[in-house]
Amino acid sequence: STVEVLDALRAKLSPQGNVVSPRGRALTEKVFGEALTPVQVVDRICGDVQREGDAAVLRYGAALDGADLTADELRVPSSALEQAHQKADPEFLGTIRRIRTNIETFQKAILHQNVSIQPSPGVQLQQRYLPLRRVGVCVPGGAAAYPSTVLMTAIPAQVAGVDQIAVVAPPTKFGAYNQDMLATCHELGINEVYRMGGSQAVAAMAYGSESVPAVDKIVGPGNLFVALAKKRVYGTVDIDSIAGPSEVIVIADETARADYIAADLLAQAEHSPGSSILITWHQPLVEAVQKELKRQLAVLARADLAIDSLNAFAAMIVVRDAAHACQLTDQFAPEHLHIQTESPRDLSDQIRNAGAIFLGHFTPVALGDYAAGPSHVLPTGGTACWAAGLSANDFVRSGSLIEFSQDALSQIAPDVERLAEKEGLTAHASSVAMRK
Ligand code: HSO
Ligand code: ZN
Repeated sequence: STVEVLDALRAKLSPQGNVVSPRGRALTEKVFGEALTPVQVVDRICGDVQREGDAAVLRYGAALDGADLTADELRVPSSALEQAHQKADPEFLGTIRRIRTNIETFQKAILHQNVSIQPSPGVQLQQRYLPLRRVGVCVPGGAAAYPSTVLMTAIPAQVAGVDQIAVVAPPTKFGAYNQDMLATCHELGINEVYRMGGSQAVAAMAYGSESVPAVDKIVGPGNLFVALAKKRVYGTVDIDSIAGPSEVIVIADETARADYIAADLLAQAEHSPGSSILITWHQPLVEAVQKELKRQLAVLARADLAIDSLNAFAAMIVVRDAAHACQLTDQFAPEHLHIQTESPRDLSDQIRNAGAIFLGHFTPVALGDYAAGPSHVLPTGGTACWAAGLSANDFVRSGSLIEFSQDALSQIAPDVERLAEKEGLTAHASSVAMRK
Protein backbone atom coordinates (compact mmCIF):
# COMPACT_ATOMS: atom_id res chain seq x y z
CA SER A 1 0.00 0.00 0.00
CA THR A 2 1.02 3.62 -0.42
CA VAL A 3 1.36 4.05 3.33
CA GLU A 4 3.71 1.09 3.65
CA VAL A 5 5.78 2.24 0.72
CA LEU A 6 6.00 5.72 2.19
CA ASP A 7 7.09 4.39 5.58
CA ALA A 8 9.72 2.30 3.89
CA LEU A 9 10.84 5.35 1.94
CA ARG A 10 10.99 7.55 5.00
CA ALA A 11 13.25 4.98 6.60
CA LYS A 12 15.58 5.65 3.68
CA LEU A 13 16.04 9.25 4.73
CA SER A 14 19.44 9.77 6.23
CA PRO A 15 19.13 10.61 9.88
CA GLN A 16 18.47 14.09 11.11
CA GLY A 17 16.71 14.97 14.30
CA ASN A 18 18.04 12.89 17.10
CA VAL A 19 20.67 10.52 15.78
CA VAL A 20 24.38 10.89 16.47
CA SER A 21 27.15 8.59 15.30
CA PRO A 22 28.70 6.31 17.94
CA ARG A 23 31.91 8.32 17.59
CA GLY A 24 30.06 11.56 18.21
CA ARG A 25 28.33 10.09 21.23
CA ALA A 26 31.60 8.88 22.74
CA LEU A 27 33.20 12.27 22.15
CA THR A 28 30.43 14.29 23.77
CA GLU A 29 30.34 11.86 26.68
CA LYS A 30 34.06 12.42 27.18
CA VAL A 31 33.70 16.21 26.97
CA PHE A 32 30.74 16.46 29.35
CA GLY A 33 31.61 13.56 31.63
CA GLU A 34 28.13 12.07 31.26
CA ALA A 35 25.83 10.71 28.57
CA LEU A 36 23.69 13.56 27.26
CA THR A 37 21.13 13.70 24.46
CA PRO A 38 22.07 15.88 21.48
CA VAL A 39 19.57 18.51 22.63
CA GLN A 40 21.19 18.61 26.07
CA VAL A 41 24.65 18.86 24.51
CA VAL A 42 23.55 21.77 22.34
CA ASP A 43 21.85 23.45 25.28
CA ARG A 44 25.04 23.32 27.34
CA ILE A 45 27.24 24.58 24.54
CA CYS A 46 24.92 27.45 23.62
CA GLY A 47 24.43 28.41 27.27
CA ASP A 48 28.17 28.44 27.87
CA VAL A 49 28.85 30.55 24.78
CA GLN A 50 26.09 32.97 25.79
CA ARG A 51 27.70 33.43 29.24
CA GLU A 52 31.39 33.14 28.46
CA GLY A 53 31.74 34.24 24.81
CA ASP A 54 35.01 33.46 23.02
CA ALA A 55 36.37 31.40 25.93
CA ALA A 56 33.60 28.82 25.46
CA VAL A 57 33.91 28.92 21.67
CA LEU A 58 37.62 28.14 22.01
CA ARG A 59 37.06 25.42 24.60
CA TYR A 60 34.49 23.57 22.46
CA GLY A 61 36.50 24.11 19.28
CA ALA A 62 39.42 22.39 21.00
CA ALA A 63 37.39 19.60 22.58
CA LEU A 64 35.07 18.78 19.66
CA ASP A 65 36.97 19.87 16.55
CA GLY A 66 40.53 19.40 17.80
CA ALA A 67 41.29 23.07 17.10
CA ASP A 68 44.30 24.67 18.75
CA LEU A 69 43.48 28.37 18.52
CA THR A 70 43.79 31.52 20.58
CA ALA A 71 41.06 34.17 20.68
CA ASP A 72 42.78 36.37 18.11
CA GLU A 73 42.95 33.43 15.70
CA LEU A 74 39.19 32.88 15.69
CA ARG A 75 38.81 35.33 12.83
CA VAL A 76 40.57 34.53 9.56
CA PRO A 77 42.97 37.45 8.93
CA SER A 78 42.22 39.44 5.79
CA SER A 79 45.75 38.66 4.59
CA ALA A 80 44.83 34.94 4.55
CA LEU A 81 41.72 35.68 2.49
CA GLU A 82 43.69 37.83 0.06
CA GLN A 83 46.40 35.21 -0.24
CA ALA A 84 43.93 32.40 -0.92
CA HIS A 85 42.41 34.55 -3.64
CA GLN A 86 45.77 35.48 -5.11
CA LYS A 87 46.93 31.88 -5.27
CA ALA A 88 43.65 30.57 -6.65
CA ASP A 89 43.57 29.08 -10.12
CA PRO A 90 42.35 31.84 -12.49
CA GLU A 91 40.00 29.35 -14.11
CA PHE A 92 38.45 28.58 -10.74
CA LEU A 93 37.90 32.29 -10.19
CA GLY A 94 36.40 32.56 -13.68
CA THR A 95 33.95 29.80 -12.75
CA ILE A 96 33.05 31.55 -9.51
CA ARG A 97 32.40 34.81 -11.38
CA ARG A 98 30.20 33.21 -14.03
CA ILE A 99 28.19 31.32 -11.43
CA ARG A 100 27.86 34.47 -9.34
CA THR A 101 26.26 36.18 -12.33
CA ASN A 102 23.81 33.30 -12.78
CA ILE A 103 22.78 33.35 -9.14
CA GLU A 104 22.48 37.15 -9.11
CA THR A 105 20.36 37.20 -12.25
CA PHE A 106 17.85 34.72 -10.84
CA GLN A 107 17.77 36.14 -7.32
CA LYS A 108 17.29 39.71 -8.59
CA ALA A 109 14.40 38.55 -10.75
CA ILE A 110 12.53 36.98 -7.83
CA LEU A 111 13.25 39.68 -5.24
CA HIS A 112 10.07 41.15 -3.69
CA GLN A 113 9.22 44.60 -4.99
CA ASN A 114 7.65 47.35 -2.90
CA VAL A 115 3.89 47.55 -3.33
CA SER A 116 1.77 50.69 -3.11
CA ILE A 117 -2.00 50.84 -3.68
CA GLN A 118 -4.79 53.43 -3.40
CA PRO A 119 -7.80 51.21 -2.64
CA SER A 120 -10.04 54.29 -2.32
CA PRO A 121 -9.57 58.08 -2.53
CA GLY A 122 -7.39 59.44 0.26
CA VAL A 123 -6.04 56.05 1.30
CA GLN A 124 -2.51 54.95 0.58
CA LEU A 125 -1.30 51.49 1.61
CA GLN A 126 2.27 50.37 1.12
CA GLN A 127 4.36 47.31 1.71
CA ARG A 128 8.04 48.01 1.62
CA TYR A 129 10.96 45.63 1.87
CA LEU A 130 14.21 46.40 3.63
CA PRO A 131 17.30 44.19 3.81
CA LEU A 132 18.47 42.69 7.07
CA ARG A 133 21.49 44.53 8.40
CA ARG A 134 23.74 41.66 9.39
CA VAL A 135 23.58 37.96 8.53
CA GLY A 136 25.60 34.89 9.56
CA VAL A 137 26.26 32.05 7.14
CA CYS A 138 27.18 28.51 8.23
CA VAL A 139 29.45 26.68 5.78
CA PRO A 140 29.99 22.97 6.46
CA GLY A 141 33.49 21.53 6.61
CA GLY A 142 33.20 17.95 7.82
CA ALA A 143 33.21 15.43 5.00
CA ALA A 144 33.89 17.85 2.13
CA ALA A 145 34.66 21.50 1.38
CA TYR A 146 31.72 23.58 0.16
CA PRO A 147 32.68 26.80 -1.62
CA SER A 148 29.39 26.36 -3.51
CA THR A 149 27.50 26.86 -0.24
CA VAL A 150 29.17 30.26 0.18
CA LEU A 151 27.81 31.20 -3.26
CA MET A 152 24.34 29.78 -2.66
CA THR A 153 23.84 31.60 0.66
CA ALA A 154 25.87 34.82 0.50
CA ILE A 155 24.89 35.90 -3.02
CA PRO A 156 21.12 35.84 -2.31
CA ALA A 157 21.89 37.91 0.82
CA GLN A 158 23.94 40.39 -1.20
CA VAL A 159 21.23 40.67 -3.84
CA ALA A 160 18.76 41.50 -1.06
CA GLY A 161 21.08 44.33 0.02
CA VAL A 162 22.56 42.85 3.21
CA ASP A 163 25.87 44.60 3.72
CA GLN A 164 27.36 42.67 6.64
CA ILE A 165 27.86 38.97 6.08
CA ALA A 166 29.78 36.83 8.57
CA VAL A 167 30.81 33.34 7.50
CA VAL A 168 31.57 30.58 10.01
CA ALA A 169 33.28 27.33 9.05
CA PRO A 170 34.69 24.67 11.37
CA PRO A 171 38.46 24.90 12.00
CA THR A 172 39.21 21.96 9.67
CA LYS A 173 40.93 21.44 6.33
CA PHE A 174 37.53 21.22 4.60
CA GLY A 175 36.26 24.19 6.59
CA ALA A 176 37.98 27.42 7.56
CA TYR A 177 41.35 26.25 6.18
CA ASN A 178 39.98 25.37 2.77
CA GLN A 179 41.67 27.71 0.30
CA ASP A 180 38.92 27.47 -2.33
CA MET A 181 36.30 28.46 0.23
CA LEU A 182 38.44 31.38 1.43
CA ALA A 183 39.15 32.53 -2.14
CA THR A 184 35.41 32.40 -2.87
CA CYS A 185 34.65 34.58 0.16
CA HIS A 186 37.23 37.14 -0.96
CA GLU A 187 35.87 37.12 -4.51
CA LEU A 188 32.41 37.96 -3.12
CA GLY A 189 33.82 40.76 -0.99
CA ILE A 190 33.25 38.89 2.27
CA ASN A 191 36.05 39.63 4.71
CA GLU A 192 34.48 38.37 7.92
CA VAL A 193 35.23 34.66 8.17
CA TYR A 194 35.52 32.78 11.45
CA ARG A 195 37.17 29.52 12.36
CA MET A 196 34.36 28.06 14.35
CA GLY A 197 31.75 25.40 13.70
CA GLY A 198 28.99 23.37 15.31
CA SER A 199 26.70 24.70 18.03
CA GLN A 200 29.36 27.05 19.37
CA ALA A 201 29.53 28.98 16.08
CA VAL A 202 25.75 29.33 15.90
CA ALA A 203 25.59 30.50 19.52
CA ALA A 204 28.42 33.00 19.02
CA MET A 205 26.63 34.55 16.05
CA ALA A 206 23.27 34.60 17.84
CA TYR A 207 24.41 36.04 21.16
CA GLY A 208 27.58 37.77 20.04
CA SER A 209 31.02 37.21 21.56
CA GLU A 210 34.16 39.31 21.93
CA SER A 211 35.23 38.41 18.40
CA VAL A 212 31.85 37.97 16.65
CA PRO A 213 29.28 40.78 16.76
CA ALA A 214 25.76 39.32 16.96
CA VAL A 215 23.85 38.85 13.70
CA ASP A 216 20.15 39.24 12.89
CA LYS A 217 19.72 35.96 11.04
CA ILE A 218 21.65 32.69 10.72
CA VAL A 219 21.41 30.62 7.54
CA GLY A 220 23.12 27.67 5.94
CA PRO A 221 23.44 23.93 6.33
CA GLY A 222 25.29 21.92 8.94
CA ASN A 223 25.28 18.74 10.94
CA LEU A 224 22.86 17.83 13.71
CA PHE A 225 24.57 20.13 16.22
CA VAL A 226 24.32 23.11 13.90
CA ALA A 227 20.66 22.33 13.18
CA LEU A 228 19.73 21.94 16.85
CA ALA A 229 21.62 25.09 17.78
CA LYS A 230 19.75 27.06 15.12
CA LYS A 231 16.48 25.83 16.63
CA ARG A 232 17.65 26.87 20.08
CA VAL A 233 18.63 30.41 19.14
CA TYR A 234 15.55 31.03 16.99
CA GLY A 235 13.68 33.93 18.54
CA THR A 236 16.88 35.69 19.56
CA VAL A 237 17.70 35.72 15.84
CA ASP A 238 15.90 34.50 12.76
CA ILE A 239 16.99 31.32 10.99
CA ASP A 240 16.32 29.81 7.57
CA SER A 241 14.64 26.43 7.41
CA ILE A 242 16.82 23.66 8.77
CA ALA A 243 18.65 21.82 6.00
CA GLY A 244 19.48 18.20 6.75
CA PRO A 245 21.29 15.64 4.61
CA SER A 246 20.72 15.79 0.86
CA GLU A 247 18.11 13.65 -0.90
CA VAL A 248 16.77 13.02 -4.40
CA ILE A 249 13.83 11.24 -5.95
CA VAL A 250 14.29 10.39 -9.61
CA ILE A 251 11.08 9.61 -11.52
CA ALA A 252 11.90 7.84 -14.78
CA ASP A 253 10.12 6.17 -17.70
CA GLU A 254 11.33 4.06 -20.62
CA THR A 255 12.88 7.12 -22.31
CA ALA A 256 15.35 7.50 -19.41
CA ARG A 257 18.95 6.31 -19.57
CA ALA A 258 20.21 3.98 -16.88
CA ASP A 259 23.70 5.48 -16.93
CA TYR A 260 22.35 9.00 -16.36
CA ILE A 261 20.13 7.86 -13.51
CA ALA A 262 22.91 5.90 -11.81
CA ALA A 263 25.15 8.97 -11.96
CA ASP A 264 22.41 11.10 -10.39
CA LEU A 265 21.82 8.60 -7.58
CA LEU A 266 25.56 8.47 -6.90
CA ALA A 267 25.76 12.26 -6.85
CA GLN A 268 23.49 12.31 -3.81
CA ALA A 269 25.08 9.24 -2.22
CA GLU A 270 28.57 10.77 -2.33
CA HIS A 271 27.40 13.50 0.06
CA SER A 272 27.35 10.59 2.50
CA PRO A 273 24.87 10.60 3.99
CA GLY A 274 22.54 11.31 1.10
CA SER A 275 19.34 9.54 0.12
CA SER A 276 18.92 8.29 -3.46
CA ILE A 277 15.50 7.04 -4.53
CA LEU A 278 14.36 5.90 -7.98
CA ILE A 279 10.66 5.57 -8.79
CA THR A 280 9.66 4.05 -12.13
CA TRP A 281 6.85 2.12 -13.80
CA HIS A 282 9.31 0.68 -16.32
CA GLN A 283 10.50 -2.45 -14.52
CA PRO A 284 13.62 -3.20 -16.67
CA LEU A 285 15.12 0.12 -15.60
CA VAL A 286 15.76 -1.18 -12.08
CA GLU A 287 18.18 -3.88 -13.16
CA ALA A 288 19.82 -1.63 -15.72
CA VAL A 289 20.43 1.08 -13.11
CA GLN A 290 21.80 -1.46 -10.65
CA LYS A 291 24.30 -2.62 -13.25
CA GLU A 292 25.30 0.95 -14.01
CA LEU A 293 25.73 1.73 -10.33
CA LYS A 294 28.24 -1.11 -10.01
CA ARG A 295 30.08 0.00 -13.12
CA GLN A 296 30.32 3.64 -12.08
CA LEU A 297 31.15 2.85 -8.44
CA ALA A 298 34.24 0.99 -9.62
CA VAL A 299 35.75 4.29 -10.77
CA LEU A 300 34.19 6.73 -8.31
CA ALA A 301 36.62 8.76 -6.17
CA ARG A 302 34.40 8.66 -3.10
CA ALA A 303 33.14 5.12 -3.74
CA ASP A 304 33.47 3.96 -0.13
CA LEU A 305 31.41 6.84 1.18
CA ALA A 306 28.85 6.46 -1.61
CA ILE A 307 28.50 2.70 -0.99
CA ASP A 308 27.86 3.25 2.73
CA SER A 309 25.23 5.79 1.88
CA LEU A 310 23.58 3.63 -0.83
CA ASN A 311 23.44 0.63 1.51
CA ALA A 312 21.63 2.60 4.15
CA PHE A 313 19.68 5.20 2.21
CA ALA A 314 18.87 4.06 -1.34
CA ALA A 315 15.71 2.55 -2.79
CA MET A 316 14.25 1.66 -6.16
CA ILE A 317 10.50 1.38 -6.39
CA VAL A 318 8.38 0.03 -9.24
CA VAL A 319 4.94 1.64 -9.28
CA ARG A 320 1.80 1.07 -11.41
CA ASP A 321 2.00 4.22 -13.48
CA ALA A 322 3.03 7.87 -13.61
CA ALA A 323 0.11 9.02 -11.46
CA HIS A 324 1.16 6.64 -8.71
CA ALA A 325 4.75 7.91 -8.93
CA CYS A 326 3.53 11.49 -8.55
CA GLN A 327 1.30 10.63 -5.62
CA LEU A 328 4.13 8.92 -3.73
CA THR A 329 6.56 11.73 -4.49
CA ASP A 330 4.14 14.41 -3.38
CA GLN A 331 3.59 12.69 -0.05
CA PHE A 332 7.30 12.16 0.44
CA ALA A 333 8.10 15.83 -0.35
CA PRO A 334 11.71 15.39 -1.46
CA GLU A 335 14.39 18.05 -1.40
CA HIS A 336 15.24 17.39 -5.06
CA LEU A 337 12.94 15.82 -7.63
CA HIS A 338 14.39 14.93 -10.99
CA ILE A 339 11.83 13.92 -13.62
CA GLN A 340 13.48 11.95 -16.41
CA THR A 341 10.51 11.14 -18.62
CA GLU A 342 9.23 11.93 -22.08
CA SER A 343 7.17 14.95 -20.95
CA PRO A 344 8.42 15.99 -17.53
CA ARG A 345 6.31 19.16 -17.30
CA ASP A 346 3.08 17.15 -17.34
CA LEU A 347 4.25 15.27 -14.26
CA SER A 348 5.59 18.35 -12.47
CA ASP A 349 2.09 19.84 -12.66
CA GLN A 350 0.89 16.96 -10.48
CA ILE A 351 3.49 17.51 -7.75
CA ARG A 352 3.22 20.31 -5.21
CA ASN A 353 5.77 19.24 -2.62
CA ALA A 354 9.42 19.34 -3.67
CA GLY A 355 12.21 21.77 -2.76
CA ALA A 356 13.38 22.00 -6.37
CA ILE A 357 12.24 20.16 -9.49
CA PHE A 358 14.66 19.28 -12.28
CA LEU A 359 13.02 18.66 -15.64
CA GLY A 360 14.22 16.31 -18.34
CA HIS A 361 17.18 14.20 -19.24
CA PHE A 362 19.62 17.08 -19.46
CA THR A 363 18.98 18.82 -16.15
CA PRO A 364 20.89 16.88 -13.49
CA VAL A 365 20.59 18.04 -9.88
CA ALA A 366 24.28 18.98 -9.97
CA LEU A 367 23.35 21.96 -12.19
CA GLY A 368 21.22 23.28 -9.35
CA ASP A 369 23.85 22.39 -6.75
CA TYR A 370 26.48 24.46 -8.49
CA ALA A 371 25.44 26.83 -11.19
CA ALA A 372 21.84 27.41 -12.29
CA GLY A 373 20.66 30.25 -10.01
CA PRO A 374 18.15 29.06 -7.36
CA SER A 375 19.91 28.34 -4.05
CA HIS A 376 20.94 24.78 -3.30
CA VAL A 377 19.91 25.30 0.33
CA LEU A 378 16.58 23.47 0.18
CA PRO A 379 14.07 21.90 2.58
CA THR A 380 14.89 18.27 3.41
CA GLY A 381 13.41 15.42 5.43
CA GLY A 382 9.85 15.88 4.17
CA THR A 383 9.70 19.57 5.15
CA ALA A 384 9.17 20.61 1.52
CA CYS A 385 5.41 20.52 2.13
CA TRP A 386 5.72 23.65 4.28
CA ALA A 387 9.22 25.05 3.79
CA ALA A 388 10.93 26.59 0.77
CA GLY A 389 14.48 26.85 -0.46
CA LEU A 390 16.63 29.80 0.57
CA SER A 391 16.35 32.89 -1.62
CA ALA A 392 17.05 36.62 -1.65
CA ASN A 393 13.59 37.09 -0.14
CA ASP A 394 14.76 35.43 3.07
CA PHE A 395 17.07 38.38 3.62
CA VAL A 396 14.47 41.14 3.47
CA ARG A 397 11.67 41.87 5.88
CA SER A 398 8.53 43.71 5.05
CA GLY A 399 6.94 46.60 6.81
CA SER A 400 3.69 48.40 6.05
CA LEU A 401 2.92 52.10 5.66
CA ILE A 402 -0.65 53.41 6.08
CA GLU A 403 -1.88 56.92 5.31
CA PHE A 404 -5.47 58.30 5.36
CA SER A 405 -6.86 61.74 4.56
CA GLN A 406 -9.48 63.21 6.90
CA ASP A 407 -12.25 62.41 4.42
CA ALA A 408 -11.09 58.84 4.11
CA LEU A 409 -10.95 58.52 7.90
CA SER A 410 -14.52 59.82 8.19
CA GLN A 411 -15.66 57.26 5.65
CA ILE A 412 -14.29 54.27 7.51
CA ALA A 413 -14.77 55.62 11.07
CA PRO A 414 -18.16 53.95 11.82
CA ASP A 415 -16.74 50.50 11.13
CA VAL A 416 -13.71 51.11 13.33
CA GLU A 417 -15.84 52.51 16.15
CA ARG A 418 -18.32 49.60 15.99
CA LEU A 419 -15.59 46.96 16.18
CA ALA A 420 -13.68 48.83 18.91
CA GLU A 421 -16.83 49.03 21.00
CA LYS A 422 -17.44 45.30 20.55
CA GLU A 423 -14.00 44.75 22.03
CA GLY A 424 -14.71 47.21 24.83
CA LEU A 425 -11.77 49.35 23.77
CA THR A 426 -13.38 52.76 23.87
CA ALA A 427 -10.14 54.74 23.69
CA HIS A 428 -9.61 53.15 20.29
CA ALA A 429 -13.06 54.30 19.22
CA SER A 430 -12.57 57.89 20.46
CA SER A 431 -9.18 58.24 18.79
CA VAL A 432 -11.02 57.82 15.51
CA ALA A 433 -14.27 59.60 16.37
CA MET A 434 -12.59 62.87 17.44
CA ARG A 435 -10.86 63.19 14.07
CA LYS A 436 -13.95 62.92 11.86
N1 HSO B 1 23.20 18.74 -2.88
C1 HSO B 1 23.56 19.67 -1.82
C2 HSO B 1 24.32 20.86 -2.31
C3 HSO B 1 25.69 20.59 -2.84
N2 HSO B 1 26.03 19.64 -3.71
C4 HSO B 1 26.85 21.28 -2.60
C5 HSO B 1 27.33 19.74 -3.98
N3 HSO B 1 27.82 20.71 -3.31
C6 HSO B 1 22.28 20.13 -1.10
O1 HSO B 1 21.31 20.59 -1.96
ZN1 ZN C 1 24.85 17.89 -4.07
